[in-house]
Order: sequence, then structure tokens, then C-alpha cells
Amino acid sequence: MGSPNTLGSRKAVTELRRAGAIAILTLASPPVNALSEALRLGIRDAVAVAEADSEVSAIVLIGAGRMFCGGADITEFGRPWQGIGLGALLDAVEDTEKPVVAAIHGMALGGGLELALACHYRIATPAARLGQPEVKLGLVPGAGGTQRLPRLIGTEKALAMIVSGEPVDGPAARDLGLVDAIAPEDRLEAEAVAFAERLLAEGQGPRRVREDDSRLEPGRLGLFAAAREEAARRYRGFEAPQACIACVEAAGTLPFAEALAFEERTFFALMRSAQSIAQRHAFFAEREAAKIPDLPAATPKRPVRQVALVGSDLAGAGSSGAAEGPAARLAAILSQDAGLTVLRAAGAAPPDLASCDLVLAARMRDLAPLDAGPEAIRAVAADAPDPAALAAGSGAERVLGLHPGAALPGARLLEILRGPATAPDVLATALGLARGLGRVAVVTRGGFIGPRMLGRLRQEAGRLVREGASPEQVARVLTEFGLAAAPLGLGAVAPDGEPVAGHHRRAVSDDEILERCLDTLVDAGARILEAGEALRASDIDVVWLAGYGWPAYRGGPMHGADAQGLPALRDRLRARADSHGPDHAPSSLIERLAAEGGRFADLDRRPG
Ligand code: T1G
Repeated sequence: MGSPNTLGSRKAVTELRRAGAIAILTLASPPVNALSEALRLGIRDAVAVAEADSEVSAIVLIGAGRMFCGGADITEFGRPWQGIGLGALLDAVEDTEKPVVAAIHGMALGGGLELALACHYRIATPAARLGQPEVKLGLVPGAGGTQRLPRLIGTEKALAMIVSGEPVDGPAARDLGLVDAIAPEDRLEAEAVAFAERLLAEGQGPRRVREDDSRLEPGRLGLFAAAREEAARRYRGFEAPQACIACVEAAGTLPFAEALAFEERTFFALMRSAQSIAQRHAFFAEREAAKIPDLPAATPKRPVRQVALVGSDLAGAGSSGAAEGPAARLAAILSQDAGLTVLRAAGAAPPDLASCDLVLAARMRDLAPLDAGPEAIRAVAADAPDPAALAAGSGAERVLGLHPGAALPGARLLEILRGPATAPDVLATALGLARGLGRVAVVTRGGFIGPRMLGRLRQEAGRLVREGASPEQVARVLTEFGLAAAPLGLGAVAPDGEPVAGHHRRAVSDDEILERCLDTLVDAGARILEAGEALRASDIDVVWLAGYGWPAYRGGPMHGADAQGLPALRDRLRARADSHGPDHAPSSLIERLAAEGGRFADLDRRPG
């Protein structure tokens, strides 16, 4: 045994070696060892080979590259398991007669952790991250995680991990009993082999999680009711958290095999749900947004160590609790989340800017009279910078726009407005800044996506108030949809223009308010898209998901419009243009896609 395990014409995705009596099975399917059909078959075949080899007494399972395993292959979702189902594979691993030790570094997420749970022993590095993030994709763990994890670490702790989707690191995993030992990064394989050899020396065989119910806590009165109540409060509108609770509860009420079947039925039902489709769309959309077609990944970045904030966008500057504008908020984010030194030069004579790598201005005009260093990047962080000004004057190649999205807790967007002259390395530096901040970058042209669309939404809300809706009603409808109305300036909407005289005011239904607000938002996005100012429709979704509090289970405004169908949207906008004026007319992109039976997603053409 020594040649990598190959599956016919398939690229080798597993490798089987031997160290004495220990078989080492390596998952080798970059970039994240996702459990694709090929990898599942590869593991099945390699385990069978090791099982049949009389010179092998134990098996170590380890991941090549950056991690153990990033989970099931999300690109395969939407159809039944091909080749061998993940659950069936894990049952086969757990059934082996020779002890299997999972050696975990980097990530063991979703199906990756479930694979480790089906092994008989687990060791991990200190920096390893072990979790069941399926709930963030609108799913439940679908390969035994809701059944094995509670048996290994107890029902309450398993509930917390599965419902939150948050991973734990190596030491925390050991404290939970999720792993048996911690091994240093550079000795993981050797430590796993030594661990297996000790098992053999001690006469230890397979230790199957499914056979030990002692840590289940079915009788914990109120545990599940409390979990349901907490999930309903924290994840309002999401279906998956409640489904996770039901599956974990089944671990304590049904025999293992029946509970596994319940979990799998729940998993596939959620996989077909609109919420999970939206959350998987969001997952891939965020990763697509980082891909800028004309910017090679190797483009050099400039160092950013010191930032100066010039001008001031503190509304009511100086007053306590002044509402901070995007520039001030971004300066605070750069200081708090990236640890950069930020020199504030609001009003007073600006400090020595020559030492600043990045000058952040609240308005374009604050950038003009600057004696910033010749290499400093100059960024404007205003809602509506004049795109022409981005290209004016000398040094335009070092000018761009940056916008942190709405002032919302959890916002993790950095919109990057690329000027006509912005140089590649300056754009690459901004993308690197976003990564350093742990924020999702979306690159746009012509103007920021979020503020422009939010402006159209506020305008439509104002029209609705002018026609008879109350500001409170508009705020309630948008809040019930899942938006944080008040931080988006939709909490107390002023009428857009003169309110219609008393007797002309009319009752406006909640449905009309929501429909008109969403339709207007989508049309605004479509106009940005058809102007070539957003690279993808999914980028627009990412702006709203990461920067304006759009509920993840709805996938973003453009995804929602695709799901509802563009012909119906076109017809509503046309009808509204007839009744309310040409401003409501559908963009030509919506007209074209509706006529072709197309979707915004067709413009993006990617998996998921
Ligand atoms: N399936 C398919 N592709 C994946 C993938 C996955 N699970 N994870 C990542 N990718 C792709 C990603 O799209 C990108 O592709 C590349 O890998 C690098 O990813 C049955 C049902 C693991 C922490 O939810 O959280 O198991 O853009 O840029 O920043 O119970 O990827 O290069 O073409 O994010 O180093 C559960 C999802 C699945 C983890 C690595 N697993 N992945 O982060 O790289 S459901 C997850 C992540 C499941 C079972 C259930 C992150 C990462 P491209 P990346 P990264």
C-alpha cells in the first residue's frame, strides 16, 4: 500500500500510506477537502483497502493543505447524494473493526466534523476550529451531527454549538470531550500515529459514539423549550435553528437509526427550502464579490499603517452623541478593527499628513487642498461622492471611495468605489484592507451601491407617507420584513413632498408598502447593474446582506426578485408608472430579462 488511491479517471483525492501498522488516509481535495462525491468514494475505497489489509491495525484520517475538511460540497446541493451518501459513508467509517483516529488541523466544519465524529478517536491542534455551521446555510447537520455530537459532549452543549453554528478551537474541544488530545501543528500526523499505536498497545478497539447514550439529557425539563424560545428571539424568521433543536431532541427520544432518518429527512427538506437556497446563494455571492475580473490576484498592495481623517461628517459635530457619518465610522473601524493609527484632523490644522498612507475624507472637497504624501491613497467616504471628481486633478490614480455600509451592529461591508483612474495596486490595497477588517468587499463604479439604493427606498417610503401611510406603519412593515428600519433612516419617514390634502389621503395596506419598497429597491439595483456600475447582481445582494441588515435567509433584494419572478415585477412597475408616474417605470434591464424569462442570476453565471 503506498500509491495514492485513485478512482478510475478521477484525480486522486485521497492518499493511503502506512507507518508500521498504522494506515494514514489523507484527504487531498483542495482547497477545503469538501466532501464531494469523488472524495466520499475515495474515503470509502481507502477505508476498505485499509480494513482488508492484514498488516494494518489502525487508521489515521488527516487532511492535506490548510484544513481537515470544510464540510459537504455545497456545490452538489439541490439533488440527492450521488455515489455514496455522506451519512452512509460515516456509518461505514464508524463500523470499521480497526480503530480510526481523526487528526484535525485548520477547519473541521459541517460534514467535516461529522466525519470526525464517526471516527473512534479525535486529536486536534490548538488552532483547529470544529463546528457545525449548517444552520448558517439554512440547514441542519445532515450526516449524524445532531445525533453523535450530543452523545459525545452532552445535549445542552451540543444544542448550543448546532443552533449557533459557531465553532470551538482545539482546547475548548478537548474540554468539551469533543477531542481526546491536543497535538502541536508541526507534529499532528506523528502524534496521531503515536496515539493509534498506544491504543493498540493498550488493546483499545473502536469506540463508537453511537453506542454511548450516557451524556444525552432527554429528561432535562425545559431545556428544549428554552432553546426554542431563545432561537425564536435571536433568529426571528429563520427556520433552520428550530429544525436543529427538533433533531437534537430526537436524539433523546428515538432510537439512533430512526433519529438519523429523521435528521436526514429534515436536512433534505430544508435543502429544498427558499431560505436555504437564499443562504447558500449568499455564501457563494460573498466569495464571488472578491473576484475582480481585471485585477490579477497577485496585484501588489501598498502598506497602510497610518490613516488621517480630514474634514468632518459628524452630524451636529461636537454635540454629544453626534451621528457619525461614513467617514468617521470608517475611521473608527480602521482604528478598532485593524489597529491602525488614525489621526483626526477635523477642523484643526491637519497634522503632518506626509506620514499617512491613507487619507480618509468626509467630502471630496476635503481631499483637494492636501499636502498628503506623494504616495498616500486618498479615499472619500461619503454617501454620494461625485464620480467625476474621483478622476479630477493630479494623483487621481490614488483616489477611490470607501464606504462601511449602514451604522448597524454586525455590518461587515466595505464598499470600494473605483474611480476611472484608480490604479490596480490602490484597488488591491483597498481589497486587502477589507480582508484585514474581516469585512466583505464589494467593488463598484459610478457611485456607492448601498447609499444610492437606500436613497431610492427612502424616497418611495416618503411617497407612501405622502399618500396616506403613517411613518410608523412603514417602519413596522419593513421591520417585520427583517430590516432595521430606524438605523436605515426608515423609522420616521417624512412625506416625500407635500402631503396629499386630508380628504385625498388614503389607507395604504402593509402589502402595498412592502411591495413598493422592495420593487423600488430592486429597480434601483437593476439600473446600477445595467449601467455597468456593479459587477454582478449578487454583488448588490452582498451589499445589502453584509452592509444593510438584509435577513440572510432572504438572500438579498436581487435574489428575492429572481425567486419571485421578474415578469411579475415588471408588470407591477408598469402598472405603477401608469398610476403614479414614469419614475416607477421598470428599468430596461428588468424589461429585457422579464421578456426573455431570465433572472438577474443568469447575468452572473456561477454555481450555487
Ligand atoms: N463546499 C464547496 N465549496 C466550498 C466549501 C464547501 N463546503 N467551503 C468552501 N468552499 C469553496 C469556496 O466557495 C471558495 O471557492 C473556496 O472553497 C475557498 O473558500 C452534510 C450539509 C472552510 C472556513 O458551511 O466556511 O457539511 O471562490 O474563500 O476563507 O451536515 O470556506 O475559490 O471558487 O471561504 O479559507 C458545511 C463553508 C457545509 C463551511 C474556508 N461547511 N466554508 O474559508 O476560504 S454543509 C461550511 C467556509 C454540510 C453536512 C452539511 C469557508 C472555510 P472559490 P473560502 P477561507
